[in-house]
Amino acid sequence: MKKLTENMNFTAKNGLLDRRFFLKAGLGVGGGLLSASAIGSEGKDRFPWMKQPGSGMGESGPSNFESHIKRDSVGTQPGTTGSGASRTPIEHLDGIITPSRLHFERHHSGIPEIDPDQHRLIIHGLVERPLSFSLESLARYQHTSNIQFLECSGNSGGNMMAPQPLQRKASDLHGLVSCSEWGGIPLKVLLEEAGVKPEGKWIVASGSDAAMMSRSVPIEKIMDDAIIATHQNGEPLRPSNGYPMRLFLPGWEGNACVKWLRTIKVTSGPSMTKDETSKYSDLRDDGIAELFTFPMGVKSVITSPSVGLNFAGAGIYQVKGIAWSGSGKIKTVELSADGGNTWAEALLDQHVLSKSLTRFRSAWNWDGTPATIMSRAIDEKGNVQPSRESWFVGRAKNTFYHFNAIQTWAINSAGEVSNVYL
Ligand SMILES: Nc1nc2c(c(=O)[nH]1)N[C@H]1C(S)=C(S)[C@@H](COP(=O)(O)O)O[C@H]1N2
Ligand SMILES: [Mo]
Repeated sequence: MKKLTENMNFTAKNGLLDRRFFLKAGLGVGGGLLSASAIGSEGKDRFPWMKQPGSGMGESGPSNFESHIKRDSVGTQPGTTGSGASRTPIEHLDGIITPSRLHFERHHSGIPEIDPDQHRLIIHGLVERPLSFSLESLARYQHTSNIQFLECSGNSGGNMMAPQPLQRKASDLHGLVSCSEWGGIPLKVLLEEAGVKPEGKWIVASGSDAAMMSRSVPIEKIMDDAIIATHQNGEPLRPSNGYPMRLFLPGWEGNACVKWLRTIKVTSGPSMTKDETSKYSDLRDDGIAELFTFPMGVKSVITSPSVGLNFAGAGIYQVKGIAWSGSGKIKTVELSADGGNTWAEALLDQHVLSKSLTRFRSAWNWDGTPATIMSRAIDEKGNVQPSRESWFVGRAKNTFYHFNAIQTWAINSAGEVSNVYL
């Protein structure tokens, strides 16, 4: 039989195939060869579900056969109600959109049930005209929509903190990132209507949850691309993601994207709220804590293979994952199957959008011997995803936030995947 890999351009060692491998037709990667008699049984026999009409119309959910794909590791902090997080099952998804039911959640004091008729967004502080908006009045403004990621600054922190690599699924380690089409009103439009006074340089946004989450944001970001999001993937926001409205700051840390948004106060400087001083700061090894690390760093993770998604023997597999950067578009994603000695470029899916997840993939002809596989993302500004070792340079021990180092997975000869530090 003709070898599958004939004429393939090996761009890295350890079996990573040319990124155009999947684009070449007729190579036969995983399909089973059918005998004439099998065409009869597989192609013509009627399955039970073909012998009677199916169920009727109505609400749509996932197939019962895919019911394991759900928000994962739902963790509530002891002694609290609704304070914790749930994670996106990134290892079971493809493409770049996170279905709304699978968008990760992070709540500091549970999900409020907000009556949109009673809810108001108040803009006040250093403005000429304080304004109040109902959901209905906001609907009259021209909306905009963009596909963009949202990431918690605590995402992947386990890989930073744990002295020994945690043997956890990709979603447990990196599932505090999701990507939606966010729709709403540019905040600039509303602030211009209110008339920002010359001394107005920051805003402080507060939510109407019991935690009253409040974050300060520089006015330049607000005037650049911040929106009051009312829609997510085409429908009104889900309550867990901020219904009826939230602040959305493309590419910036999730915590500053205040959900259940109630007030925007224009101020002359940062307000130093509890949420931005007790948390989300980055402690350096010289003892200084850096505040306001807003844009999320360039990052990628291979979601398949990953812990729990093992290989069933040597052969050709699709390696795939997600990459993103808070500074713009992803330029390239490089893959290594030999612990970083050689790198090959991954294929990026068609949608390479600014401050969005980008899907990458490649073919890997795994020869059945132990290997270490990793991805490294580079964004359009030239930022390169750091190694774990270089991420630590200049940082204090146990600093936790904004960890964007390379994820390495090891595969043993049995095809089992584990999390390793390199
Ligand atoms: N009002 C309010 N806004 C909030 C939070 C919160 O607890 N209350 N959590 C923040 C944090 S830490 C993150 S990471 C994001 C999570 O958004 P999501 O739950 O829609 O994924 O919302 C932010 N906005
Ligand atoms: Mo967060």
